[in-house]
Amino acid sequence: MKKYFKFVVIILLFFSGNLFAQTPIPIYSPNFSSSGGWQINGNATVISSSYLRLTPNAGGQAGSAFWKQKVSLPDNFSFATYFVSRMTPGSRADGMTFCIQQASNSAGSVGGGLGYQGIPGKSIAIEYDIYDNGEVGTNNHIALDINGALHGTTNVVSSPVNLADGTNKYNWIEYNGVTNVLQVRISNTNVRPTAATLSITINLATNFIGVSDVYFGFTAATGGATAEHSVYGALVAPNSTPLSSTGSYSQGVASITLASSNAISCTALTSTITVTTKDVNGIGMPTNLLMSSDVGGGTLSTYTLTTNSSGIGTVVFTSNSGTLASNTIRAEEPNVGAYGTVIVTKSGTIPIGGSVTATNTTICPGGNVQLTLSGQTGNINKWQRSSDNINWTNITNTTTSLSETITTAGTYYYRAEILATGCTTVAYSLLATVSVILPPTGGSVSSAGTSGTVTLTGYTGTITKWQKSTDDGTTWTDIVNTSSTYSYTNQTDGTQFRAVVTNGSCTSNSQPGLVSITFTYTIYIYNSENVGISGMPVKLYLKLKTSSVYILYNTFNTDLNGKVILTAPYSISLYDFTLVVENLIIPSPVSEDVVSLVTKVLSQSFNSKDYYRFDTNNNNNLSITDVFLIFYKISGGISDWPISTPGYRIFTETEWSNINLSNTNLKAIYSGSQSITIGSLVNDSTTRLYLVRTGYRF
Ligand SMILES: [Ca+2]
Ligand SMILES: [Ca+2]
Ligand SMILES: [Ca+2]
Repeated sequence: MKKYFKFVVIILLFFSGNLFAQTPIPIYSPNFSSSGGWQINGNATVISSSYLRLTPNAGGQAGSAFWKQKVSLPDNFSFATYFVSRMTPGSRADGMTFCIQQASNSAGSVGGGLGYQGIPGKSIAIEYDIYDNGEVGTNNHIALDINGALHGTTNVVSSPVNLADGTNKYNWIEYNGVTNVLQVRISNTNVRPTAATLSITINLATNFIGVSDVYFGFTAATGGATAEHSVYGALVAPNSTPLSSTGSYSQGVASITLASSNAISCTALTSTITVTTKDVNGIGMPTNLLMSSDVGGGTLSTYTLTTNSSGIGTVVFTSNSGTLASNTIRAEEPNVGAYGTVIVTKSGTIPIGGSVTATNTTICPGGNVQLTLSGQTGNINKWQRSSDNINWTNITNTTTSLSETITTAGTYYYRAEILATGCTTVAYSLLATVSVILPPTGGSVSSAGTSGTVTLTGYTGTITKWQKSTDDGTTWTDIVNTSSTYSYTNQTDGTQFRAVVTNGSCTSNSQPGLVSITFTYTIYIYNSENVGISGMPVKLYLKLKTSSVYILYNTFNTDLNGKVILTAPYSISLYDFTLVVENLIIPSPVSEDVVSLVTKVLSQSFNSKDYYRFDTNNNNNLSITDVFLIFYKISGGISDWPISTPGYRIFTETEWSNINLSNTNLKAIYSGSQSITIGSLVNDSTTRLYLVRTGYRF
């Protein structure tokens, strides 16, 4: 048992050593005839597994051969190649190239371009030119061609060996992506020369614009003159270590294919990626891979994957939940440069909340909250508002903008709820926060006369300006003043001043103060002998000019001279005034009154006033009957005059003037009244009224 164990160990060591001695390499031939290796184009032909003929020795031929799979050059674009070529001249034309390009594995062209000229996209080629087109080195030169264009007078040298003598040429090309040095060597033997034939500094990473995936291969062409161009073996490695003509190399993985089990959707955020690695003959080949995916799209269950003996391995891709998108998954064998990709497609849409922004983050009560949603993916299901960022109130709205009025101070949060087709989960937008702040207290401005100083009191906040209105507050013009007082001169009656105070973005206006001329009106009430009567009540009514209803402002009583001044601190521009004298209480006559009438009756000398004063039975005749009635009233026989007889009559100054000048009875013309209303009072005016009391001598 112990002996058997030792035997097994020895066998394993033997095979292990053999495997390590063979360095995997992407392009390895022979075998040109392998099914998975080379793309043979144009006039090229595989003669045998170790003999690739790019062109026959015939005119107008062009051929190329490229390794079917693109090769990755992750080491700063570094690479190394070793190949054996042979050009057998007819009339010696045109030459061949070793080519690195990104366009296609079927590229190539004819004639003096050596099958390389005009290849689209980014490329380089080392040309081995055997026909003199006037170039440096005539019909035997080596040069660097770039991006489909042939060399000019630079990057070209004469070949140290006869390129087209029908014998094998041994070629080495190395590029160090760190030093950016490209070196070309050629020899008639398989011993790599110490000195480079051509050494050029070039930054291939820059030339190839950051994409290190390239095709390797050969091109050749003939024109009027001819040669056979052939390759007898080729090695390429994705690093700059020179390849040995006698080294032990093995063909690495030639193809890597990936397949995604399913599309990513909001209900399937993972997809299993099956990776298959095959050798050049399409046979499964185990290897170690580096896995990667698009940045930010998701994660892989592993970033290093070893395929099994059948060349199969799996890795699980998990999409980021918030960003449902197609993702490219890549598997790469770094030692060989072989790689493969697959796109994990997406199905449906995961809702993305986006964000809500407020036009104004601070507003005043009664102001408008204006919100806009952006950056969302999916359909807007509704909006929500919260005052505590915990409990949310739904707002029916499926558009990207929301506008609403908030009347109460506080902090308000808003968000939108997003749904996407095929998804049951919702997403919420980032919040917008709106502060509704309390406005300041406007206070009130005192009133004053046409010149003076008004003062703002009872306000909070900051006084930003004052305003003035001369149309009862319909329009306001600004006054530059931030003081709590404002002094002015020569303002018209009815002008209003107010202050504007602010707190943050909130503004309040004070109650206005008024510039007013205080209404003044003088009334005299005289008796029939032009003597003022005291204690007579006069009512003053007023109303805003914009109103139709008068209200009683005050009742004034005449003084000892029968005079009363009606005053009211109301603007005559804004108010209408009217006065009323009515419902007077008249005392009973006294004995002197009845004596006076007796005298007049006896003398029969009546004037006009007497008819108003003494015709107590209202029969338009002054007689003993009237005397009797007055006496009877004095003695308390009647409580009032006969019903048709008024206890007093009020006359205007004009009426009284006419009555006063006459001796006849004018009662039919000037009946007087017991109630008089004088409207549209003009400020600072005077009215005289005359009061005649029934049964009185004056
Ligand atoms: Ca040339
Ligand atoms: Ca040439
Ligand atoms: Ca009478």
